[in-house]
Amino acid sequence: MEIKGLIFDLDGVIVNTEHNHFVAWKRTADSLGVAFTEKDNEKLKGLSRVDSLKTILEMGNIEISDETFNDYLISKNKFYLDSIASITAENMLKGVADLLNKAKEKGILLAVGSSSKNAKFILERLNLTDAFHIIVDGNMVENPKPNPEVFLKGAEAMGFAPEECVVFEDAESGIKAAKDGGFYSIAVGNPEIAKLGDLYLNDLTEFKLI
Ligand code: B16
Ligand code: MG
Repeated sequence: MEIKGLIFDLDGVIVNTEHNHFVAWKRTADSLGVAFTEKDNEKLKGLSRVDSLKTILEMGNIEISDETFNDYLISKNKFYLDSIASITAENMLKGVADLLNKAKEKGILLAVGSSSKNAKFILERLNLTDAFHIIVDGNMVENPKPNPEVFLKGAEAMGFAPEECVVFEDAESGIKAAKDGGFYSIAVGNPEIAKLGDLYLNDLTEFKLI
């Protein structure tokens, strides 16, 4: 089947902000007294902010009030945003700019499918807002990853069926979302999920458009 659309996850595929999410969640977990490692963070990748905090609380078997829950969400996001305040196009991951340009030359449509509510801010910082025909982010879905909604909305907005699109992901939840949505899934840059996608690439320079 001819590829008509490429759908990119943001954090961990376009830009290396996953480490910033980890550091911010680690700080949250520390203040809750929950042990939290990079390995634990794998479970959070691709999840919404709310589902990520719920996962940390479940790990520690902790219950907090709705108000405290909300306070933790706000302080995590503030810390995260401070840590990425000065990102620029130089923080883009290897192969992204080249692949976007080559796909455009071939008339392939480009979309972002991210769980992040900060996606538009980050794309702006990277000067990538106009590089994509469609941007679907965490503000636009009712059911976050691992639900396929974010990718299905992206494909629909491009006017294509899932089988006509490829999804690039760095998270287990994102690969599940892509597969459940009927997309060809490519796991990128995260050996932890190398076997989960239809294909694994160390980085986007390895993806050759024919
Ligand atoms: P925010 P992606 C996801 O973005 C990240 O993988 C995940 O770590 C983060 O918790 C989630 O966005 C929500 O982000 O707090 O910025 O709304 O990988 O789907 O682009
Ligand atoms: Mg990601």
